[in-house]
Amino acid sequence: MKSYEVNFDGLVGPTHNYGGLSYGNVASQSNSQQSSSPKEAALQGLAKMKALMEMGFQQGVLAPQERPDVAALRRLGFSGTDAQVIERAAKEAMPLLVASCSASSMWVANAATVSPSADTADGRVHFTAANLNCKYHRSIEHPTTSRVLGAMFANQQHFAHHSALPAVAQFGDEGAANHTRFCREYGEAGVEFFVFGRSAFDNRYPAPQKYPARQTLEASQAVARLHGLREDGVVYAQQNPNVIDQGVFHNDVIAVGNGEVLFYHEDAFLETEQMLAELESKLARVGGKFQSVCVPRSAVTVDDAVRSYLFNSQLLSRPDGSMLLIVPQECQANERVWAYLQSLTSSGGLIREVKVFDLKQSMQNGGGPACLRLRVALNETELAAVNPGVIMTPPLYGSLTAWVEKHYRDRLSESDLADPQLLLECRTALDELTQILKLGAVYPFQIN
Ligand code: SUG
Repeated sequence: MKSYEVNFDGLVGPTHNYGGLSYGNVASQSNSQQSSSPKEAALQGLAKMKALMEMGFQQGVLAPQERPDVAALRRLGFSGTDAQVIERAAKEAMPLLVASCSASSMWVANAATVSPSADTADGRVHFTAANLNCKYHRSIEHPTTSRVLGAMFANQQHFAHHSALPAVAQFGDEGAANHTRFCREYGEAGVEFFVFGRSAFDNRYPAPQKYPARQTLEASQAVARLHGLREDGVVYAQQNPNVIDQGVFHNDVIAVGNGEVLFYHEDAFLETEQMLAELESKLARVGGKFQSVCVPRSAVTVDDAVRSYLFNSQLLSRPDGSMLLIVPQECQANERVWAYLQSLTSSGGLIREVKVFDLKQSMQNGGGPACLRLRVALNETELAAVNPGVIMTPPLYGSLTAWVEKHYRDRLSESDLADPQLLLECRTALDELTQILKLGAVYPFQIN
């Protein structure tokens, strides 16, 4: 049976702004308070989806969330009408209003961890929504994420949904941003690679000194258990704490994998040799031949990687077996990174082509091409069971572009977030979106 990797991209929500909310994420910190363009951000994301669809890849779309999250503000003690809740939060606790307005759900690599049916004990595709509990503004995403994923993959015979892990730091889980899968064919059993930043219960693992390690070993192990993964189909590796302290807040900022290939920076991991050997032998068990491409620090420094997001690229398989790298334009702007990419694609290796995308609006908050997509490997039968409303097609691209043009603001700055009109605009837009994507009622304002 045919199988595919389907990329579901997060549609940028109408409140996209630069809140400076993510300590440890250099871009989010340095662009704090700048004014944003939600319209441009959403159109940039849609242009990437369209381009991949036109290149022949399977492409889907994941809906944004209801923001401002009035219900979250109510849980923090603000009361009155919705407009009063926003007005009071703006007056008494602006950082909380900013957090409740974040469009951070666009980075859907953090929405969930997904295990394809070929890897799981019950032969279903398993999803665990990420609790994202390291940052308050992201910790409020998972209930809606679960409802949206449930509406997209609404078939119990093929899809199993798990709620987020307990919302405490010991089970900090950031989803697929710290998870990669290696396989020969997408429909065959593979090796799931979980990268953690620290251990919550075992102090033999070193932790970063400056910035938080968002993913724990214990969270990754819990996800592997929930999904029914075989021990010999899983590899755990620790991220190098020193790179977390240099701004590598997720593993997908320093490594990316696809098929049988891991593309990574020399400084990405601890115990790298042991990890590579384990990946090689476990992939061999299922008939695969593991290959790795290590980018030396002499060619690209960790700082170059963090600024350019070289590794936050999408590594895609083409029909002839070669691979294509989708990179943000910041890679072109960095001389060393661009020179490295030229030498990589002309070296006769598997990665033959690089395509550059303008994702500046998202990049300024630390979200590159790979952050914007959730990968779901599906066989033909499973793909046919996905809600067809969320699969990208030329007409859907047209509808979504028109929808963005109609509802999104060109500019947004912090003071605009207190405007009660913004809440109405967002709800009107999202109500229409659930009809376009045929999701049914998934937002709090539609349910309560
Ligand atoms: O969690 N930025 C996100 C970026 C997530 C990128 N995802 C992956 N690497 N997979 C984060 O730090 C910034 C929001 C703000 O500051 O307004 C933010 O949430």
